[in-house]
Amino acid sequence: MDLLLKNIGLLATPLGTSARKGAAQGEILLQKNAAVGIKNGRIVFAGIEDATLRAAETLDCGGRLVTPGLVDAHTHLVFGGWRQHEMAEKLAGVPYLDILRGGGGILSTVNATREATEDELLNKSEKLLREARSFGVTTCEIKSGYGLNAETELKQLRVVRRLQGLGLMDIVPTFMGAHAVPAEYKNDREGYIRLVCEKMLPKIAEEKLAEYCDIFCETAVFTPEETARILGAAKKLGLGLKLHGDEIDPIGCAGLAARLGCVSAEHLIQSSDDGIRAMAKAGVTAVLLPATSFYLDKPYARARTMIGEGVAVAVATDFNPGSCPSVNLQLCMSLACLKYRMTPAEALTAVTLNAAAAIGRAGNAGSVEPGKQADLVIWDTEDLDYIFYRFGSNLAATVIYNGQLSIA
Ligand code: IZC
Ligand code: ZN
Repeated sequence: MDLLLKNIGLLATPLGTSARKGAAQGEILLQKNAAVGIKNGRIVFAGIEDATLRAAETLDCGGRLVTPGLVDAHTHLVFGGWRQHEMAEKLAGVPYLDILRGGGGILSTVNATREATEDELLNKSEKLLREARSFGVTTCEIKSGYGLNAETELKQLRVVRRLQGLGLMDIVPTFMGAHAVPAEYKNDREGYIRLVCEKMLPKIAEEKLAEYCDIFCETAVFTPEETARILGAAKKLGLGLKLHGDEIDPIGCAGLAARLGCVSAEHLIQSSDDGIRAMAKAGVTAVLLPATSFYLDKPYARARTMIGEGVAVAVATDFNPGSCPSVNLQLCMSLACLKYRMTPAEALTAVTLNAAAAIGRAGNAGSVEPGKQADLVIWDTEDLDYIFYRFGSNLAATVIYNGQLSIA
């Protein structure tokens, strides 16, 4: 063994290589007096500490809590500019979709992203990723969608590829060219949809720049029919499918995600009971984004109903400059307990194993057990409930990614 984490007061982790649903979401391993052994960046031992365990290096965890590294399964992390100027409009009561209809919102970030160079985007995103890692994140999904032309969508995804090369954490790229209709296609939606399906998607598939295709299915953005068409084209090219749906208006996106064979569906604030049941049946993971509900002052998704119906629930930040300008996944964990009424054990599964499953990484990440990558967080506490309770603080003391330590 290269490294032995010893004197772990409590090891808390879900177990398995697939999403945990229903009651199983809240059934986690809670092992006192534990140790974790690491070799070549992989976990080779996780269990009760015993005196025979030996390694080249030993780290005394001082009786504290250890969990898997956190997985942020939904971010829009690469973008130019910020949108603090929208604060005044927001406070005056202008709805999110009205800001977008007026040519602001996503479209203002599109202008800033088109103007930024690849190096500028890279430097800014690297800082944000380091901030995310300081909160315990060791795997992160990143969407494009602030280019809305072939050149800039590819530029964003090339930045994501360069971020992968930095070795800060595992990064999963998603193409989201259908995030909004750009200004130059305002009177030619059909033209933009054809550009996405016939030009962007084939190029991205050819260069293997994305693993998933996502779309903003929402009133005044993309309709359910357009969503089926674009995700259908992505599926033919071998991409996994995701959709942002039922965030603001209830337009049947949960059922649509089930029919289209999506790996995950995101937001789901307004999803119907039938839609939730269809997701459970089709095995679509719900990626819920409580900090966005908080920031937009919207209702919270019905996580308890979802868990009750057997949908695997993941929780992510939705980090983006418009509706969630925070990378603090720990805050989302607290909101998951306080607003979704999830237990700390369910919420831990939601930001580790179930989040990993939502981005195709459950075989490699999301739990502390032999065979998985050595991604772990040592927390500034001995107790699992404490990290959900102390909302707003960063309680990650040491973050270990691929067997390598960084002090947060
Ligand atoms: O930039 O506003 N909801 N897309 C869908 C976003 C939020 C990101 C943004
Ligand atoms: Zn989003």
